Amino acid sequence: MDETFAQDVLEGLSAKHKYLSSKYFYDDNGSRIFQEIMHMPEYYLTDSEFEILSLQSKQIIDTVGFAQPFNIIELGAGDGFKTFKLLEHLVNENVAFHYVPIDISQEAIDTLSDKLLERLPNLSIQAKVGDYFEVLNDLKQDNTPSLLLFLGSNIGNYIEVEANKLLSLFNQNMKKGDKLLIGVDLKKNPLIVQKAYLDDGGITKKFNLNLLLRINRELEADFKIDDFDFYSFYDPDTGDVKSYIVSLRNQKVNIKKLNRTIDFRYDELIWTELSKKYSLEELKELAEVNGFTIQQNFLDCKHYFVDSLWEK
Ligand code: AVI
Repeated sequence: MDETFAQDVLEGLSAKHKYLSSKYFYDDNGSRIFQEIMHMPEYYLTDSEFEILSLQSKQIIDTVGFAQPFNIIELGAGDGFKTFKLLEHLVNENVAFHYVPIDISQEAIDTLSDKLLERLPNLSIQAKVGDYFEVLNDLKQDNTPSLLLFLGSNIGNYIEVEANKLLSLFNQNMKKGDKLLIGVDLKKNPLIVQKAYLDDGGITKKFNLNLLLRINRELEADFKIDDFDFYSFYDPDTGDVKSYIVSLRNQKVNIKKLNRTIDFRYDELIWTELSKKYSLEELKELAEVNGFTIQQNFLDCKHYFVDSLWEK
């Protein structure tokens, strides 16, 4: 049993306002559902970032302006679909660089490496499995300039204190002059944001309820999935999309491995995820408080999303 998962589930479901962390969405099944989300027409984030990296890779790399060879270190590489466009540009231009994708999943890293090498046989790839900071700390020891990639608006899933903690840790593990390309979803027409998270096909609902199935399987619980629903809400003032699982009845759920029975009230919520949207002004503030200056913002044509290039 994963002790941290068990501990976090116990803590979240015992709280006055129940919560579960979205970082636990991504078991094998959850990762597959996330792929489905990325293919939904309503989930504009993936297409927007793909457009930026397809059309502006040259400008991005020119602005980075590193002497060769340099490192491109991708934090949480996932399936590498978006990054492919950037890597393809560099390989085609015969730029000397090493691609270092980091992920905690060996399986994700192996699949990514195989897929990339099949399409870009000349790519120099040095995949690492493990904790971001251990790998970054090792890389800090050599003096090759590094471009860090933190794409996909992953930063949006962190509450403010945690986002600042993570970005300042990135900063501490970078050398002066190293750069960070960070993908961030921007504030926009609220109806567009709302639809991306409350889709008609119920895929995001399935993504959230999968977490209850994971608890059933890993912690021997007896959640009845049909007795729970899903709700998501966008507040255009704060930029917060907050997602919840909703209990449709008064009910008790036994979690055997925690030795606990948890009561749920009719309509009680479990907060599962924050997907924060930023304005460009807020993004500048986020960069500066964590020791970065923004070198340039690369936006898609609809101005839905930004890949923002930060310098330490
Ligand atoms: C991974 N992360 C940036 C996604 C997001 O948009 O917050 C996860 C997601 N949740 C619901 N749909 C997609």
